[in-house]
Amino acid sequence: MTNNTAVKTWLDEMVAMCQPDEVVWIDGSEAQLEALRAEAVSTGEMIKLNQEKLPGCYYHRTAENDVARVEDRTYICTPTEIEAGPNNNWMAPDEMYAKMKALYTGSMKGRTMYVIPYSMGPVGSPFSKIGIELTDSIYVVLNMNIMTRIGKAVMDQLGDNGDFVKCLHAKKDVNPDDRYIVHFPQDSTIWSVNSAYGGNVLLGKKCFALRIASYLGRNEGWMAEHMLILGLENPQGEVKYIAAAFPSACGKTNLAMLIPPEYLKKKGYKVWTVGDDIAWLRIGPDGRLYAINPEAGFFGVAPGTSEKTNYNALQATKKNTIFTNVAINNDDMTVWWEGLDKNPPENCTEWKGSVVNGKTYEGKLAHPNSRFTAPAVNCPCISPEFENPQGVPIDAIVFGGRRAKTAPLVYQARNWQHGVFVGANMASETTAAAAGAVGVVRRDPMAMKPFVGYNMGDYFAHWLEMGKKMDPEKAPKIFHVNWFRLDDEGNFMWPGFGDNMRVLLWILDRCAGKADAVESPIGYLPVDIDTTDLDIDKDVLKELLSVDKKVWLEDVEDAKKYFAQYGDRLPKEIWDELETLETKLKA
Ligand code: GTP
Ligand code: SPV
Ligand code: MN
Repeated sequence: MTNNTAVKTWLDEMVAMCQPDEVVWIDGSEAQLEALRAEAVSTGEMIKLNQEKLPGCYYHRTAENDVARVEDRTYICTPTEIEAGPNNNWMAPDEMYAKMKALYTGSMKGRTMYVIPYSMGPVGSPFSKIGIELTDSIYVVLNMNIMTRIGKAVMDQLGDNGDFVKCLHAKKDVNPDDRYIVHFPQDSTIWSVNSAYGGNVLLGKKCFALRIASYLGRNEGWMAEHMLILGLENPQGEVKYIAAAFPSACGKTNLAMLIPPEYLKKKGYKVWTVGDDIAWLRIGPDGRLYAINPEAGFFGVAPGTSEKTNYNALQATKKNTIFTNVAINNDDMTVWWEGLDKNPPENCTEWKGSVVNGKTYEGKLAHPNSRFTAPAVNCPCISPEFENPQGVPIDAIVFGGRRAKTAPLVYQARNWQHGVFVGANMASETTAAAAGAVGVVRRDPMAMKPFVGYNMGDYFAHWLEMGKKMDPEKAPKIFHVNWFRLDDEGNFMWPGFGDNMRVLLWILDRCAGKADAVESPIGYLPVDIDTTDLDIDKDVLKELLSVDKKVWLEDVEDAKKYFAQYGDRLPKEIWDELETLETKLKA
Protein backbone atom coordinates (compact mmCIF):
# COMPACT_ATOMS: atom_id res chain seq x y z
CA MET A 1 0.00 0.00 0.00
CA THR A 2 2.99 2.33 0.06
CA ASN A 3 6.26 3.28 -1.58
CA ASN A 4 7.27 5.34 1.45
CA THR A 5 10.85 4.21 2.12
CA ALA A 6 10.84 5.22 5.81
CA VAL A 7 7.71 3.14 6.37
CA LYS A 8 9.04 0.19 4.37
CA THR A 9 12.41 0.12 6.11
CA TRP A 10 10.83 0.24 9.55
CA LEU A 11 8.17 -2.35 8.69
CA ASP A 12 10.80 -4.76 7.31
CA GLU A 13 12.75 -4.45 10.53
CA MET A 14 9.71 -5.07 12.74
CA VAL A 15 8.61 -8.04 10.61
CA ALA A 16 12.09 -9.56 10.82
CA MET A 17 11.96 -9.23 14.60
CA CYS A 18 8.36 -10.39 15.28
CA GLN A 19 8.32 -13.02 12.49
CA PRO A 20 4.58 -13.06 11.73
CA ASP A 21 3.31 -15.65 9.25
CA GLU A 22 1.52 -12.93 7.37
CA VAL A 23 1.47 -9.14 7.10
CA VAL A 24 -1.87 -7.48 6.30
CA TRP A 25 -2.29 -3.79 5.55
CA ILE A 26 -5.49 -2.26 6.91
CA ASP A 27 -6.97 -0.15 4.12
CA GLY A 28 -10.00 0.96 6.14
CA SER A 29 -12.52 -0.63 3.75
CA GLU A 30 -15.75 -1.93 5.26
CA ALA A 31 -15.26 -5.27 3.46
CA GLN A 32 -11.90 -5.85 5.13
CA LEU A 33 -13.18 -4.78 8.56
CA GLU A 34 -16.24 -7.02 8.24
CA ALA A 35 -14.04 -10.00 7.38
CA LEU A 36 -11.93 -9.28 10.47
CA ARG A 37 -15.04 -9.13 12.68
CA ALA A 38 -16.14 -12.50 11.33
CA GLU A 39 -12.69 -13.94 11.96
CA ALA A 40 -12.59 -12.61 15.54
CA VAL A 41 -15.99 -14.16 16.19
CA SER A 42 -14.90 -17.49 14.72
CA THR A 43 -11.88 -17.67 17.03
CA GLY A 44 -13.80 -16.50 20.10
CA GLU A 45 -11.83 -13.26 20.38
CA MET A 46 -15.12 -11.38 20.07
CA ILE A 47 -18.77 -12.27 20.61
CA LYS A 48 -21.48 -10.99 18.29
CA LEU A 49 -24.25 -9.24 20.24
CA ASN A 50 -27.95 -9.01 19.35
CA GLN A 51 -27.83 -7.47 15.86
CA GLU A 52 -31.40 -6.20 15.99
CA LYS A 53 -31.08 -4.41 19.31
CA LEU A 54 -27.40 -3.56 18.96
CA PRO A 55 -26.52 -3.55 15.24
CA GLY A 56 -22.82 -3.80 14.52
CA CYS A 57 -22.02 -4.37 18.21
CA TYR A 58 -19.52 -6.87 19.60
CA TYR A 59 -18.26 -8.04 22.95
CA HIS A 60 -14.70 -8.65 24.09
CA ARG A 61 -13.32 -9.95 27.36
CA THR A 62 -9.73 -9.31 28.43
CA ALA A 63 -7.62 -11.47 30.73
CA GLU A 64 -8.46 -10.94 34.40
CA ASN A 65 -5.02 -9.54 35.06
CA ASP A 66 -5.31 -7.12 32.15
CA VAL A 67 -8.20 -4.73 32.81
CA ALA A 68 -6.62 -1.29 33.22
CA ARG A 69 -3.59 0.84 32.43
CA VAL A 70 -0.43 -0.28 34.22
CA GLU A 71 1.40 2.83 35.35
CA ASP A 72 4.18 0.92 37.12
CA ARG A 73 5.05 -0.79 33.82
CA THR A 74 4.84 2.34 31.67
CA TYR A 75 8.20 3.90 30.75
CA ILE A 76 9.52 7.06 29.18
CA CYS A 77 12.91 6.21 27.69
CA THR A 78 14.66 9.51 27.10
CA PRO A 79 18.47 9.61 26.76
CA THR A 80 18.80 10.94 30.32
CA GLU A 81 16.68 10.17 33.36
CA ILE A 82 16.14 13.82 34.24
CA GLU A 83 14.33 14.38 30.91
CA ALA A 84 11.71 11.84 31.98
CA GLY A 85 11.59 13.30 35.48
CA PRO A 86 10.33 11.87 38.76
CA ASN A 87 6.74 11.37 37.53
CA ASN A 88 7.80 8.68 35.03
CA ASN A 89 9.50 5.31 35.10
CA TRP A 90 12.70 5.53 33.12
CA MET A 91 15.22 3.22 31.51
CA ALA A 92 18.03 4.10 29.10
CA PRO A 93 16.79 3.66 25.50
CA ASP A 94 19.47 1.11 24.51
CA GLU A 95 18.77 -1.03 27.53
CA MET A 96 15.00 -0.88 26.99
CA TYR A 97 15.27 -1.58 23.24
CA ALA A 98 17.36 -4.67 24.03
CA LYS A 99 14.92 -5.88 26.67
CA MET A 100 11.93 -5.35 24.41
CA LYS A 101 13.60 -6.92 21.36
CA ALA A 102 14.08 -10.09 23.36
CA LEU A 103 10.36 -10.13 24.16
CA TYR A 104 9.27 -9.33 20.59
CA THR A 105 11.58 -11.77 18.80
CA GLY A 106 9.44 -14.47 17.19
CA SER A 107 6.39 -13.24 19.12
CA MET A 108 4.14 -13.28 16.04
CA LYS A 109 5.09 -16.73 14.73
CA GLY A 110 1.88 -18.41 13.60
CA ARG A 111 0.10 -15.07 13.79
CA THR A 112 -0.79 -12.19 11.49
CA MET A 113 0.67 -8.72 11.81
CA TYR A 114 -1.81 -5.98 10.91
CA VAL A 115 -0.47 -2.64 9.72
CA ILE A 116 -2.79 0.22 10.71
CA PRO A 117 -2.06 3.67 9.29
CA TYR A 118 -3.99 6.20 11.37
CA SER A 119 -4.44 9.92 11.79
CA MET A 120 -4.91 11.64 15.12
CA GLY A 121 -7.16 14.53 14.16
CA PRO A 122 -9.07 15.00 10.89
CA VAL A 123 -6.93 13.79 7.96
CA GLY A 124 -4.97 16.76 6.63
CA SER A 125 -5.78 19.20 9.47
CA PRO A 126 -2.83 21.41 10.48
CA PHE A 127 -3.28 20.03 14.03
CA SER A 128 -3.19 16.39 12.95
CA LYS A 129 -0.40 13.81 13.24
CA ILE A 130 0.01 10.40 11.68
CA GLY A 131 0.91 7.10 13.31
CA ILE A 132 1.26 3.54 12.10
CA GLU A 133 0.45 0.76 14.55
CA LEU A 134 1.61 -2.80 13.98
CA THR A 135 -0.40 -5.30 16.03
CA ASP A 136 -1.26 -8.98 16.12
CA SER A 137 -4.70 -8.30 17.63
CA ILE A 138 -7.89 -7.96 15.59
CA TYR A 139 -9.52 -6.36 18.65
CA VAL A 140 -6.92 -3.59 18.41
CA VAL A 141 -7.56 -3.12 14.67
CA LEU A 142 -11.32 -2.83 15.21
CA ASN A 143 -10.94 -0.45 18.16
CA MET A 144 -8.45 1.73 16.28
CA ASN A 145 -11.01 1.91 13.48
CA ILE A 146 -13.48 3.46 15.93
CA MET A 147 -11.05 5.62 17.92
CA THR A 148 -9.00 7.07 15.03
CA ARG A 149 -9.19 7.73 11.29
CA ILE A 150 -7.50 4.75 9.64
CA GLY A 151 -6.59 3.35 6.25
CA LYS A 152 -5.53 4.32 2.78
CA ALA A 153 -6.48 8.01 3.03
CA VAL A 154 -3.93 8.32 5.83
CA MET A 155 -1.13 6.76 3.76
CA ASP A 156 -2.02 9.10 0.89
CA GLN A 157 -1.77 12.02 3.29
CA LEU A 158 1.62 10.80 4.57
CA GLY A 159 2.96 10.44 1.01
CA ASP A 160 6.73 9.89 1.11
CA ASN A 161 7.11 11.80 4.37
CA GLY A 162 8.95 10.05 7.20
CA ASP A 163 7.11 12.02 9.89
CA PHE A 164 4.95 9.38 11.60
CA VAL A 165 4.87 7.75 15.03
CA LYS A 166 6.11 4.15 14.93
CA CYS A 167 3.89 1.95 17.10
CA LEU A 168 4.33 -1.76 17.77
CA HIS A 169 2.04 -3.96 19.83
CA ALA A 170 2.37 -7.70 20.44
CA LYS A 171 -0.22 -9.38 22.60
CA LYS A 172 1.96 -12.42 23.37
CA ASP A 173 0.51 -14.35 26.33
CA VAL A 174 -0.51 -11.24 28.34
CA ASN A 175 1.98 -12.17 31.04
CA PRO A 176 1.81 -9.30 33.58
CA ASP A 177 5.42 -9.88 34.64
CA ASP A 178 6.63 -9.12 31.13
CA ARG A 179 4.11 -6.38 30.36
CA TYR A 180 5.68 -3.12 29.17
CA ILE A 181 4.24 0.06 27.71
CA VAL A 182 7.28 1.94 26.52
CA HIS A 183 7.85 5.30 24.86
CA PHE A 184 10.94 6.60 23.09
CA PRO A 185 10.00 10.26 22.57
CA GLN A 186 13.20 11.14 20.72
CA ASP A 187 12.47 8.37 18.19
CA SER A 188 8.68 8.94 17.99
CA THR A 189 8.38 5.27 18.89
CA ILE A 190 5.94 3.36 21.11
CA TRP A 191 6.40 -0.32 22.01
CA SER A 192 3.77 -2.28 23.92
CA VAL A 193 3.86 -5.94 24.85
CA ASN A 194 1.85 -8.50 26.84
CA SER A 195 -1.41 -6.59 27.19
CA ALA A 196 -4.70 -6.35 25.33
CA TYR A 197 -6.35 -3.61 27.45
CA GLY A 198 -7.37 -0.34 25.73
CA GLY A 199 -5.07 2.26 27.22
CA ASN A 200 -2.08 -0.11 26.90
CA VAL A 201 -2.65 -1.18 23.30
CA LEU A 202 -4.69 1.45 21.41
CA LEU A 203 -1.42 3.24 20.91
CA GLY A 204 -2.96 6.31 19.27
CA LYS A 205 -4.65 7.18 22.54
CA LYS A 206 -2.70 7.79 25.75
CA CYS A 207 0.67 6.66 24.35
CA PHE A 208 0.69 8.88 21.23
CA ALA A 209 -1.98 11.55 21.73
CA LEU A 210 -0.74 12.38 25.24
CA ARG A 211 2.75 11.04 26.05
CA ILE A 212 4.45 11.46 22.67
CA ALA A 213 2.27 14.44 21.71
CA SER A 214 3.02 16.30 24.95
CA TYR A 215 6.71 15.92 24.12
CA LEU A 216 6.19 17.09 20.53
CA GLY A 217 3.94 19.92 21.74
CA ARG A 218 6.60 21.27 24.04
CA ASN A 219 9.18 21.28 21.23
CA GLU A 220 6.75 22.72 18.68
CA GLY A 221 4.84 25.20 20.87
CA TRP A 222 1.47 23.52 21.36
CA MET A 223 -0.21 21.39 24.04
CA ALA A 224 -1.60 17.86 24.37
CA GLU A 225 -3.92 17.54 27.34
CA HIS A 226 -6.18 15.02 29.12
CA MET A 227 -9.21 17.22 28.46
CA LEU A 228 -12.76 17.04 27.22
CA ILE A 229 -13.95 19.79 24.89
CA LEU A 230 -17.56 20.98 24.93
CA GLY A 231 -19.55 23.75 23.31
CA LEU A 232 -22.24 25.46 25.36
CA GLU A 233 -24.95 27.11 23.28
CA ASN A 234 -27.05 29.87 24.85
CA PRO A 235 -30.63 30.78 23.87
CA GLN A 236 -29.26 33.38 21.42
CA GLY A 237 -27.50 30.57 19.56
CA GLU A 238 -23.98 31.64 20.53
CA VAL A 239 -21.62 28.77 21.35
CA LYS A 240 -18.70 29.12 23.78
CA TYR A 241 -16.14 26.35 24.21
CA ILE A 242 -14.73 24.91 27.43
CA ALA A 243 -11.85 22.43 27.84
CA ALA A 244 -11.73 20.49 31.10
CA ALA A 245 -9.06 18.22 32.59
CA PHE A 246 -10.22 15.64 35.15
CA PRO A 247 -8.26 12.48 36.02
CA SER A 248 -9.31 9.09 34.64
CA ALA A 249 -12.87 8.08 35.55
CA CYS A 250 -13.59 11.48 37.11
CA GLY A 251 -16.35 12.70 34.82
CA LYS A 252 -14.98 13.96 31.48
CA THR A 253 -17.26 11.83 29.31
CA ASN A 254 -20.23 12.78 31.48
CA LEU A 255 -19.56 16.51 31.41
CA ALA A 256 -18.79 16.52 27.69
CA MET A 257 -22.24 15.12 26.90
CA LEU A 258 -24.35 16.65 29.62
CA ILE A 259 -28.03 17.37 29.25
CA PRO A 260 -29.01 20.66 30.91
CA PRO A 261 -31.60 20.71 33.70
CA GLU A 262 -35.16 21.09 32.41
CA TYR A 263 -35.51 24.83 33.13
CA LEU A 264 -32.34 25.60 31.17
CA LYS A 265 -33.28 23.25 28.34
CA LYS A 266 -36.60 25.10 28.03
CA LYS A 267 -34.77 28.40 27.79
CA GLY A 268 -32.78 26.96 24.88
CA TYR A 269 -29.44 26.02 26.42
CA LYS A 270 -27.61 23.12 24.82
CA VAL A 271 -24.30 21.26 25.11
CA TRP A 272 -22.31 20.04 22.09
CA THR A 273 -19.56 17.43 22.46
CA VAL A 274 -16.27 18.01 20.65
CA GLY A 275 -14.23 15.52 22.68
CA ASP A 276 -14.38 13.47 25.89
CA ASP A 277 -10.76 12.60 26.72
CA ILE A 278 -7.99 14.35 24.81
CA ALA A 279 -7.46 17.87 23.46
CA TRP A 280 -4.67 19.22 21.28
CA LEU A 281 -4.40 22.98 21.70
CA ARG A 282 -2.70 25.61 19.56
CA ILE A 283 -2.58 29.38 19.56
CA GLY A 284 -4.37 30.65 16.44
CA PRO A 285 -3.41 33.61 14.26
CA ASP A 286 -5.85 35.76 16.28
CA GLY A 287 -3.99 35.01 19.52
CA ARG A 288 -6.72 32.79 20.95
CA LEU A 289 -6.29 29.18 22.02
CA TYR A 290 -7.89 26.62 19.67
CA ALA A 291 -8.58 22.95 20.40
CA ILE A 292 -9.23 19.81 18.40
CA ASN A 293 -10.17 16.37 19.61
CA PRO A 294 -7.57 14.08 17.98
CA GLU A 295 -9.82 11.05 18.44
CA ALA A 296 -12.78 9.76 16.42
CA GLY A 297 -14.57 7.76 19.11
CA PHE A 298 -15.16 7.38 22.83
CA PHE A 299 -13.48 4.73 24.98
CA GLY A 300 -15.83 5.37 27.86
CA VAL A 301 -16.35 3.92 31.34
CA ALA A 302 -19.51 1.75 31.23
CA PRO A 303 -20.49 1.46 34.92
CA GLY A 304 -22.58 4.42 36.01
CA THR A 305 -23.65 5.21 32.44
CA SER A 306 -27.46 5.28 32.26
CA GLU A 307 -30.37 7.05 30.58
CA LYS A 308 -30.42 9.37 33.56
CA THR A 309 -26.70 10.06 34.10
CA ASN A 310 -25.50 10.10 30.49
CA TYR A 311 -28.26 9.60 27.94
CA ASN A 312 -26.04 10.75 25.06
CA ALA A 313 -23.21 8.33 25.82
CA LEU A 314 -25.70 5.50 26.14
CA GLN A 315 -27.22 6.40 22.76
CA ALA A 316 -23.75 6.43 21.24
CA THR A 317 -23.31 2.76 22.23
CA LYS A 318 -26.43 1.51 20.44
CA LYS A 319 -24.65 0.61 17.20
CA ASN A 320 -21.18 -0.22 15.85
CA THR A 321 -19.79 -0.37 19.39
CA ILE A 322 -17.35 -2.77 21.04
CA PHE A 323 -18.01 -3.55 24.71
CA THR A 324 -15.13 -4.74 26.88
CA ASN A 325 -15.54 -6.53 30.23
CA VAL A 326 -19.19 -5.62 30.81
CA ALA A 327 -21.80 -8.32 31.59
CA ILE A 328 -23.90 -10.11 28.97
CA ASN A 329 -27.63 -10.79 29.23
CA ASN A 330 -27.72 -14.31 27.82
CA ASP A 331 -31.46 -14.20 27.09
CA ASP A 332 -31.18 -11.60 24.37
CA MET A 333 -27.41 -11.08 23.94
CA THR A 334 -27.44 -7.49 25.12
CA VAL A 335 -25.13 -5.87 27.66
CA TRP A 336 -25.46 -4.79 31.28
CA TRP A 337 -23.34 -3.01 33.89
CA GLU A 338 -23.74 -1.64 37.38
CA GLY A 339 -25.70 1.61 37.23
CA LEU A 340 -27.31 0.95 33.82
CA ASP A 341 -30.63 0.24 35.53
CA LYS A 342 -31.84 -1.58 38.61
CA ASN A 343 -32.55 -4.74 36.66
CA PRO A 344 -29.49 -7.00 36.34
CA PRO A 345 -30.13 -9.95 34.03
CA GLU A 346 -30.99 -13.20 35.74
CA ASN A 347 -29.33 -15.27 33.04
CA CYS A 348 -26.06 -13.42 32.98
CA THR A 349 -22.45 -13.95 31.98
CA GLU A 350 -20.37 -11.77 34.27
CA TRP A 351 -17.23 -10.05 33.01
CA LYS A 352 -14.90 -12.92 33.90
CA GLY A 353 -17.02 -15.33 31.86
CA SER A 354 -19.06 -17.34 34.39
CA VAL A 355 -22.78 -17.78 33.94
CA VAL A 356 -24.51 -16.48 37.07
CA ASN A 357 -27.85 -15.24 38.34
CA GLY A 358 -27.28 -11.50 38.12
CA LYS A 359 -30.07 -10.76 40.59
CA THR A 360 -28.45 -12.67 43.45
CA TYR A 361 -24.77 -12.50 42.43
CA GLU A 362 -22.68 -10.84 45.12
CA GLY A 363 -19.76 -9.50 43.08
CA LYS A 364 -19.65 -6.93 40.29
CA LEU A 365 -21.19 -8.23 37.07
CA ALA A 366 -19.20 -5.73 35.01
CA HIS A 367 -15.62 -4.80 35.83
CA PRO A 368 -15.48 -1.27 37.38
CA ASN A 369 -13.25 -0.26 34.47
CA SER A 370 -15.30 -2.01 31.80
CA ARG A 371 -15.64 0.19 28.74
CA PHE A 372 -17.44 0.84 25.47
CA THR A 373 -15.70 1.89 22.26
CA ALA A 374 -18.28 3.96 20.38
CA PRO A 375 -17.95 6.05 17.21
CA ALA A 376 -18.24 9.78 17.98
CA VAL A 377 -20.69 10.21 15.08
CA ASN A 378 -23.20 8.09 17.03
CA CYS A 379 -23.44 10.72 19.76
CA PRO A 380 -26.71 12.69 19.49
CA CYS A 381 -24.97 15.86 20.71
CA ILE A 382 -21.78 15.59 18.64
CA SER A 383 -20.66 19.11 17.79
CA PRO A 384 -21.04 20.39 14.20
CA GLU A 385 -17.42 21.53 14.70
CA PHE A 386 -16.19 18.00 15.47
CA GLU A 387 -14.41 17.70 12.11
CA ASN A 388 -13.36 21.36 11.90
CA PRO A 389 -9.66 21.16 10.94
CA GLN A 390 -9.01 24.54 12.62
CA GLY A 391 -10.48 23.48 15.98
CA VAL A 392 -12.71 25.52 18.28
CA PRO A 393 -11.74 28.63 20.31
CA ILE A 394 -11.50 27.96 24.04
CA ASP A 395 -12.90 30.49 26.54
CA ALA A 396 -12.36 28.55 29.75
CA ILE A 397 -10.02 25.83 30.99
CA VAL A 398 -11.39 23.83 33.90
CA PHE A 399 -9.40 21.57 36.20
CA GLY A 400 -11.14 19.14 38.51
CA GLY A 401 -10.65 16.15 40.72
CA ARG A 402 -12.39 13.70 42.97
CA ARG A 403 -12.03 15.18 46.44
CA ALA A 404 -14.24 14.13 49.34
CA LYS A 405 -13.04 17.20 51.23
CA THR A 406 -10.90 20.29 50.54
CA ALA A 407 -11.83 21.54 47.06
CA PRO A 408 -15.00 23.65 46.75
CA LEU A 409 -17.58 23.14 44.01
CA VAL A 410 -15.92 25.79 41.85
CA TYR A 411 -13.42 28.62 42.01
CA GLN A 412 -11.60 30.79 39.52
CA ALA A 413 -7.88 31.43 39.31
CA ARG A 414 -6.77 35.05 39.49
CA ASN A 415 -4.82 34.91 36.21
CA TRP A 416 -3.01 32.48 33.89
CA GLN A 417 0.00 31.98 36.16
CA HIS A 418 -2.20 31.32 39.17
CA GLY A 419 -4.30 29.02 36.99
CA VAL A 420 -1.23 27.00 36.04
CA PHE A 421 -0.51 26.64 39.75
CA VAL A 422 -4.11 25.53 40.40
CA GLY A 423 -3.65 22.81 37.76
CA ALA A 424 -0.21 21.84 39.04
CA ASN A 425 -1.56 21.62 42.58
CA MET A 426 -4.40 19.24 41.67
CA ALA A 427 -4.98 16.07 43.63
CA SER A 428 -7.62 13.38 43.19
CA GLU A 429 -8.70 10.02 44.55
CA THR A 430 -7.47 7.14 42.40
CA THR A 431 -9.98 5.10 40.34
CA ALA A 432 -10.24 1.70 38.64
CA ALA A 433 -8.90 3.14 35.37
CA ALA A 434 -5.37 2.23 36.45
CA ALA A 435 -4.16 -0.91 38.21
CA GLY A 436 -3.60 -0.40 41.95
CA ALA A 437 -5.47 0.91 44.99
CA VAL A 438 -8.72 2.84 44.46
CA GLY A 439 -9.78 5.90 46.51
CA VAL A 440 -6.33 7.08 47.59
CA VAL A 441 -5.69 10.83 47.21
CA ARG A 442 -2.69 11.46 45.00
CA ARG A 443 -1.25 14.52 43.33
CA ASP A 444 -2.28 14.50 39.67
CA PRO A 445 -1.20 17.78 38.05
CA MET A 446 -3.54 18.82 35.23
CA ALA A 447 -4.88 15.20 35.31
CA MET A 448 -1.66 14.38 33.43
CA LYS A 449 0.40 12.53 36.03
CA PRO A 450 0.38 9.27 34.04
CA PHE A 451 0.54 11.01 30.64
CA VAL A 452 3.31 13.63 30.46
CA GLY A 453 6.07 12.25 28.22
CA TYR A 454 8.83 14.33 29.83
CA ASN A 455 9.81 16.04 33.08
CA MET A 456 6.74 17.42 34.87
CA GLY A 457 8.70 20.50 35.97
CA ASP A 458 9.38 21.33 32.31
CA TYR A 459 5.71 20.68 31.58
CA PHE A 460 4.69 23.35 34.10
CA ALA A 461 7.21 25.70 32.47
CA HIS A 462 5.63 24.97 29.08
CA TRP A 463 2.19 25.87 30.42
CA LEU A 464 3.58 29.17 31.73
CA GLU A 465 5.26 29.84 28.36
CA MET A 466 2.01 29.22 26.46
CA GLY A 467 0.32 31.81 28.67
CA LYS A 468 2.98 34.38 27.83
CA LYS A 469 2.35 33.86 24.12
CA MET A 470 -1.31 34.83 24.45
CA ASP A 471 -2.83 38.25 24.93
CA PRO A 472 -4.09 38.09 28.57
CA GLU A 473 -7.47 39.37 27.36
CA LYS A 474 -7.78 36.50 24.90
CA ALA A 475 -6.25 33.67 26.95
CA PRO A 476 -8.78 31.23 28.41
CA LYS A 477 -9.76 31.93 32.03
CA ILE A 478 -8.85 29.07 34.37
CA PHE A 479 -11.16 27.40 36.91
CA HIS A 480 -11.23 24.44 39.30
CA VAL A 481 -14.29 22.28 40.05
CA ASN A 482 -15.12 19.37 42.34
CA TRP A 483 -18.35 17.38 41.86
CA PHE A 484 -17.36 14.83 44.49
CA ARG A 485 -17.57 16.56 47.90
CA LEU A 486 -18.99 14.17 50.51
CA ASP A 487 -21.00 14.95 53.62
CA ASP A 488 -20.31 13.29 56.97
CA GLU A 489 -22.48 10.31 55.98
CA GLY A 490 -20.49 9.78 52.81
CA ASN A 491 -23.15 11.08 50.39
CA PHE A 492 -22.35 13.33 47.45
CA MET A 493 -23.30 16.88 48.44
CA TRP A 494 -23.72 18.12 44.88
CA PRO A 495 -26.18 16.38 42.50
CA GLY A 496 -23.65 16.49 39.67
CA PHE A 497 -24.18 15.26 36.09
CA GLY A 498 -26.67 17.53 34.23
CA ASP A 499 -26.74 19.96 37.15
CA ASN A 500 -23.04 20.66 36.56
CA MET A 501 -24.40 22.94 33.82
CA ARG A 502 -25.22 25.46 36.57
CA VAL A 503 -21.51 25.67 37.35
CA LEU A 504 -20.57 25.93 33.67
CA LEU A 505 -22.91 28.90 33.32
CA TRP A 506 -21.20 30.68 36.22
CA ILE A 507 -17.86 29.93 34.56
CA LEU A 508 -18.92 31.38 31.20
CA ASP A 509 -20.53 34.38 32.90
CA ARG A 510 -17.21 35.03 34.63
CA CYS A 511 -15.43 34.80 31.26
CA ALA A 512 -17.88 37.37 29.89
CA GLY A 513 -17.37 39.58 32.96
CA LYS A 514 -21.02 39.13 33.96
CA ALA A 515 -21.06 37.12 37.23
CA ASP A 516 -20.10 38.29 40.70
CA ALA A 517 -17.42 36.63 42.77
CA VAL A 518 -15.75 37.01 46.12
CA GLU A 519 -12.02 36.89 46.64
CA SER A 520 -10.73 34.07 48.81
CA PRO A 521 -7.22 32.83 49.57
CA ILE A 522 -7.52 30.19 46.83
CA GLY A 523 -9.12 32.37 44.14
CA TYR A 524 -12.55 33.78 43.22
CA LEU A 525 -15.58 31.98 44.63
CA PRO A 526 -19.15 32.41 43.35
CA VAL A 527 -21.45 34.66 45.34
CA ASP A 528 -24.20 32.34 44.21
CA ILE A 529 -24.93 29.43 41.89
CA ASP A 530 -28.34 29.26 40.21
CA THR A 531 -30.29 26.55 42.06
CA THR A 532 -33.66 26.99 40.30
CA ASP A 533 -35.74 23.81 40.67
CA LEU A 534 -32.95 22.18 42.64
CA ASP A 535 -33.66 20.59 45.97
CA ILE A 536 -30.53 21.68 47.77
CA ASP A 537 -30.20 23.18 51.23
CA LYS A 538 -28.81 26.73 51.38
CA ASP A 539 -26.36 25.52 54.06
CA VAL A 540 -25.16 22.68 51.85
CA LEU A 541 -24.49 25.10 49.02
CA LYS A 542 -22.68 27.42 51.42
CA GLU A 543 -20.55 24.51 52.59
CA LEU A 544 -19.84 23.51 48.97
CA LEU A 545 -18.58 27.03 48.27
CA SER A 546 -16.51 27.36 51.41
CA VAL A 547 -12.77 27.11 52.01
CA ASP A 548 -11.59 25.38 55.18
CA LYS A 549 -8.31 27.17 55.85
CA LYS A 550 -7.02 24.50 58.20
CA VAL A 551 -7.51 21.70 55.67
CA TRP A 552 -6.00 23.87 52.94
CA LEU A 553 -2.93 24.65 55.04
CA GLU A 554 -2.40 20.91 55.56
CA ASP A 555 -2.65 20.52 51.81
CA VAL A 556 -0.02 23.23 51.34
CA GLU A 557 2.42 21.20 53.46
CA ASP A 558 1.76 18.18 51.26
CA ALA A 559 2.21 20.31 48.13
CA LYS A 560 5.59 21.56 49.36
CA LYS A 561 6.86 18.01 49.64
CA TYR A 562 5.35 17.11 46.30
CA PHE A 563 6.83 20.04 44.38
CA ALA A 564 10.25 19.64 46.05
CA GLN A 565 10.85 16.41 44.13
CA TYR A 566 11.12 18.38 40.87
CA GLY A 567 14.15 20.26 42.23
CA ASP A 568 15.42 23.06 40.02
CA ARG A 569 13.19 21.89 37.15
CA LEU A 570 10.22 23.39 38.98
CA PRO A 571 9.55 26.92 37.69
CA LYS A 572 9.99 29.60 40.32
CA GLU A 573 6.48 30.85 39.53
CA ILE A 574 5.00 27.66 41.02
CA TRP A 575 6.88 28.19 44.30
CA ASP A 576 5.82 31.84 44.29
CA GLU A 577 2.17 30.89 43.90
CA LEU A 578 2.41 28.28 46.66
CA GLU A 579 3.94 30.88 48.95
CA THR A 580 1.20 33.38 48.05
CA LEU A 581 -1.43 30.77 48.81
CA GLU A 582 0.10 30.02 52.19
CA THR A 583 0.36 33.71 53.06
CA LYS A 584 -3.25 34.35 52.08
CA LEU A 585 -4.48 31.33 54.04
CA LYS A 586 -2.59 32.51 57.13
CA ALA A 587 -3.71 36.14 56.85
P1 GTP B 1 -11.56 8.35 31.48
O1 GTP B 1 -12.22 7.84 30.26
O2 GTP B 1 -11.03 7.27 32.37
O3 GTP B 1 -10.50 9.38 31.23
O4 GTP B 1 -12.69 8.98 32.44
P2 GTP B 1 -13.73 10.18 32.39
O5 GTP B 1 -13.12 11.36 33.06
O6 GTP B 1 -14.28 10.37 31.03
O7 GTP B 1 -14.84 9.65 33.40
P3 GTP B 1 -16.41 9.39 33.22
O8 GTP B 1 -17.14 10.59 32.68
O9 GTP B 1 -16.58 8.14 32.46
O10 GTP B 1 -16.89 9.19 34.73
C1 GTP B 1 -16.48 8.14 35.51
C2 GTP B 1 -17.32 7.98 36.75
O11 GTP B 1 -17.61 9.23 37.38
C3 GTP B 1 -18.65 7.32 36.46
O12 GTP B 1 -18.86 6.31 37.42
C4 GTP B 1 -19.65 8.43 36.65
O13 GTP B 1 -20.89 7.95 37.05
C5 GTP B 1 -19.00 9.33 37.68
N1 GTP B 1 -19.42 10.75 37.55
C6 GTP B 1 -19.31 11.52 36.44
N2 GTP B 1 -19.81 12.76 36.62
C7 GTP B 1 -20.23 12.78 37.91
C8 GTP B 1 -20.83 13.80 38.73
O14 GTP B 1 -21.07 14.93 38.31
N3 GTP B 1 -21.11 13.46 40.03
C9 GTP B 1 -20.84 12.22 40.53
N4 GTP B 1 -21.15 11.97 41.80
N5 GTP B 1 -20.28 11.23 39.78
C10 GTP B 1 -19.98 11.51 38.50
C1 SPV C 1 -8.08 6.72 31.11
O1 SPV C 1 -7.69 5.81 31.86
O2 SPV C 1 -7.86 7.93 31.36
C2 SPV C 1 -8.85 6.40 29.89
C3 SPV C 1 -8.93 5.01 29.47
O3 SPV C 1 -9.36 7.30 29.24
S1 SPV C 1 -7.45 4.46 28.74
O4 SPV C 1 -7.57 4.64 27.30
O5 SPV C 1 -7.33 3.07 29.08
O6 SPV C 1 -6.34 5.24 29.22
MN1 MN D 1 -8.74 9.31 29.98
